[in-house]
Amino acid sequence: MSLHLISFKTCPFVQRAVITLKHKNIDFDITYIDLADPPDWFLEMSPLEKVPVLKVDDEILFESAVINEYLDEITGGELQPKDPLARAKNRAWIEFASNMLGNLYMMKMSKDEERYTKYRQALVNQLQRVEKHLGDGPWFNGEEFSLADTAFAPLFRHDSVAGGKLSVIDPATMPKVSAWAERLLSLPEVRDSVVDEFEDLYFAVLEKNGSYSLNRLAA
Ligand SMILES: N[C@@H](CCC(=O)N[C@@H](CS)C(=O)NCC(=O)O)C(=O)O
Repeated sequence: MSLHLISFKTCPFVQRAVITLKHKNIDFDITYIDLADPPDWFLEMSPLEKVPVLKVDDEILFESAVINEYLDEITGGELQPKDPLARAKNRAWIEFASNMLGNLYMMKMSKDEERYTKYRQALVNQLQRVEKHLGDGPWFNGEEFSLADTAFAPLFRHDSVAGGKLSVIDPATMPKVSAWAERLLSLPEVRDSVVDEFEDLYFAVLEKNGSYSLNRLAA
């Protein structure tokens, strides 16, 4: 079976799939497209015209959470809790992380302080909810590393750009989130889930967009 991931270099949803693939040592090919100028073959293949898309031989899979469950299930399934309720709760928190990635993107693209602060506060509130949910770790579900970890890790990678100067995570009020994020960021599969030029591309988007974040960076 051949697995081929269609990616965009700064997309955190694709990075979820890359982390799962690398964590499980699954062989895959990757093709990067430019979402600002998507090729016709991609628009043809992707029902929502979004990345990630995983080509499984000649079949198409889309949606990062679904792709990750599939990747796990064809390789033993140990990244999902066995108990149906625990597995369902994991899925719910992965959806919560997707909503957080939306707020992170809106914060990144905010051009003025008011909008920036609105999305930053939404993220802070969400992180505080995650803080209340977390146990003693080391991972989201405790001892067992799971797809919840691979789904949240890209959020923490994006949060950590510029040596954490734009980070929303406050270790004083979110000690568990902070420790969990650090633990995830130190994993090779998370470090290698982004291309070498990731931060350059990230800041190029902020510059082109005229993002308010840059004012905070300069402050
Ligand atoms: N729910 C989707 C979200 C994927 C997504 O939003 N991808 C963005 C890039 S990070 C995209 O392809 N956007 C293109 C567009 O909306 O036209 C998933 O989890 O895979």
